[in-house]
Amino acid sequence: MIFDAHMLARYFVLGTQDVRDEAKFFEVLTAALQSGITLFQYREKGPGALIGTDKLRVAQKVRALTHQYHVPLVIDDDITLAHAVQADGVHFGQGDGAPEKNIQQAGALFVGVSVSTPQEYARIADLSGIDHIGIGPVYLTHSKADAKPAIGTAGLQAIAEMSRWPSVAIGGITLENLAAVLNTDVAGAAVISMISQSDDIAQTLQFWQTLSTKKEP
Ligand code: TZP
Ligand code: MG
Repeated sequence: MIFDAHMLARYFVLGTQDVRDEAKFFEVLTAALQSGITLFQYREKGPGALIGTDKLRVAQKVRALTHQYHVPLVIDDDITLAHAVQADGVHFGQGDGAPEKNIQQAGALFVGVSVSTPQEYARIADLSGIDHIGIGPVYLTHSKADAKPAIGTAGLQAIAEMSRWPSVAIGGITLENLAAVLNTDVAGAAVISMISQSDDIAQTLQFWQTLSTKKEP
């Protein structure tokens, strides 16, 4: 699929480890798909994450659901799985191996890369085949055990404005700080807990949509 920066507006990231069980995972994902997310990343990682055939089975169900709601699908850090389920994109962190090799193996999938500092950005700035970057963690996050230090909105803006690609903010984003995040040069925000821990996913997405619309030029 051809990447479009509008996909980054409301980017939801989730794996079964982020919720109580698989049933809850699909309940939360379905609500988010029904409520206006623009991109979904299946990120099965960390303590309790599924592997092997269980991960493949869940990913296949995720692909069917995302197709049903016409929302593009990104797979985190697993090119083989991304191709196996015919995902639209793939995402790599700094610890996920040589970016050149990852980009080459991604083939027709669009590619996102995580960046936490200007130094990390500089290391990928000359590569071709990247479609967007994810910048963060902006704030303290409880969803990623090995997260780098929070960079704040000033750190976020510094990287967003030097980036030759559209960017999306990630890490510790809440209903309270979302407006400040979207006030920077990012194309959108990526969240786990703001949606997965929400008591009312439709209302959370409705609020987010209001802020995204204000951001449109
Ligand atoms: N990468 C940087 S922070 C993060 C990832 C995957 C976790 C974001 O989760 P939350 O709950 O939105 O802080
Ligand atoms: Mg990764």
